[in-house]
Amino acid sequence: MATERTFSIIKPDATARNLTGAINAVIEKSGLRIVAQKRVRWSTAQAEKFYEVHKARPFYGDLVKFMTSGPVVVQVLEGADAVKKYRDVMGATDPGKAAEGTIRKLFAENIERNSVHGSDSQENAALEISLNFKPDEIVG
Ligand code: FUP
Repeated sequence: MATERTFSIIKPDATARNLTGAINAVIEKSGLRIVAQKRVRWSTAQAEKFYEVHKARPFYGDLVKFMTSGPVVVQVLEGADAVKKYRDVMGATDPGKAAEGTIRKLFAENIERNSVHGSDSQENAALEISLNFKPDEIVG
């Protein structure tokens, strides 16, 4: 399996509850390496752009409000098959459907306040990383 990078966000529900370290512990225990990380506050324009693919969905406005309601921790994760691996570590979008031991099962509050984001393809990972990090901020 090829070494890949994926993009992760620790969302405002998790930063508000001081869960950054607990989530990072699950990530690192899985074997993924955190090769870039910063805590930032997204503007409405940034959140709208990031979630543009969901623009027509009924939850879009609330999602943008939520993602700008507090700090997020944006990350680049590296490892074998990182995109799929992190999707498995995160668990299902709806924490009620997430498997035991996954980040969303452990920490998410509901389908919107679901603690983490992870890219869903290598193509999106590259795009999301480039929107949030300069190349020299990533140290593998
Ligand atoms: P995921 O890839 O698991 O993050 O899920 P999606 O791309 O389907 O959804 C992206 C984000 O939209 C979710 F993390 C939370 C939000 N969302 C809702 O708020 N309500 C929904 O019914 C579905 C998604």
